[in-house]
Amino acid sequence: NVKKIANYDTLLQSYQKLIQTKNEPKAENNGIYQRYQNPVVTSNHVPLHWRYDLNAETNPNGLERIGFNATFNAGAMKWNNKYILCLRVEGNDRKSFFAIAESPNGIDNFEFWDKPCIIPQIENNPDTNVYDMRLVQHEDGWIYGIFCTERKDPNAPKGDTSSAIANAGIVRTKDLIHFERLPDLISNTGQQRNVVIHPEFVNGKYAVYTRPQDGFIDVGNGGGIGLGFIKNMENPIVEDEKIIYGKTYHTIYELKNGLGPAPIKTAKGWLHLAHGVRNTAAGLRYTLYMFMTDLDDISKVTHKPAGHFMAPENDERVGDVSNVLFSNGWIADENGTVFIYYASSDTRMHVAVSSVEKLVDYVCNSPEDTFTSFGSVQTIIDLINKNNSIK
Ligand code: M1P
Repeated sequence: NVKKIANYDTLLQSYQKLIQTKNEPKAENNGIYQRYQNPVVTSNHVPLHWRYDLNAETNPNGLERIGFNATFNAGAMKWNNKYILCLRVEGNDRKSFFAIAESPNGIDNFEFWDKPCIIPQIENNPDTNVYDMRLVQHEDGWIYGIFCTERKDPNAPKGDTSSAIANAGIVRTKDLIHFERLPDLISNTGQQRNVVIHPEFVNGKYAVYTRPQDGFIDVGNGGGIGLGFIKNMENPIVEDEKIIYGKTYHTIYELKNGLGPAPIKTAKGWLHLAHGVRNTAAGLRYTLYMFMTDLDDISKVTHKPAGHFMAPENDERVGDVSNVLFSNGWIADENGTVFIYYASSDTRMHVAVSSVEKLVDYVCNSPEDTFTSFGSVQTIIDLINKNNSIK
């Protein structure tokens, strides 16, 4: 018999209209992937019962009590025939946490589960902030969630309220509801973000893609996508860590790069999606790029198309941290369709749809970087000449 806030029906109507809106493909298409008109999850998708005290007695003015700023950088997987995103939800208090939203078709009707994920804490060492979980179904039977955990740097000078230490936090689950916390990654190569577990064992060990950095912001001598091995996830010491895809002068990954989701296995090799970062007069620019590694030797990069695969465009360019595309989740369906989930400008989630066939074609047949303008011109001229007899 509790009386609901007077504006409840209006709020509910507009909320339902939003989450039930059909998503249509955008008109333009480069043949490689298809963008969609609407973002798939925004802060307006956060359920009303997370935001409003719905009781008219304790909330007579029907005010929003808890605000949400952004929903982005989601891990993804197919689960019980539903398309699942494990989103980085950021409150107005700047804290990020994880929450799962599901869709019946992967492109619209995403709806959050009843409650956000509860991530157990490590005794005496709580996470200050957590984000960017990669969800991976490993062949050992567990679903792993590896995410960034950030804590204040205990050695920060007095008055420095921004120095932080980043590391990879690890959980595993069988149902996406109950999470078991494992120790944080143990690596001796500096701070770690963008750590991703490879879905298969390699020579009986777990393989992890890493991204070592000297400091929280400062890449220093670190940077690049690394690969290391772990014997036991309950004592996750990374051994034999080597950079397999380093940062490179005058490329889209000049400043730093990091792996996105876990790679997709194809007949030709492992397909990878990553982000590359370069500095500009307008600040850092994050774009997405792809590469392929060898099926038998996952440390060997076999194909690396030049430049970005996707970059922020139109409305995607603007947000809390503008000029950023970031992806840590994709889903390859049994029929070969690939749903690429990407966030724009640290604000909202989108989908682009492609297929394993097209992505393999893109990665294997797009020209590689020559690292000079002269070389780029030669690459274009080669294509023009090839097309001469066809025009
Ligand atoms: O703001 C852009 C991205 O910055 C960080 O990514 P990286 O560790 O690769 O530099 C993360 O905070 C990421 O969440 C964010 O999208």
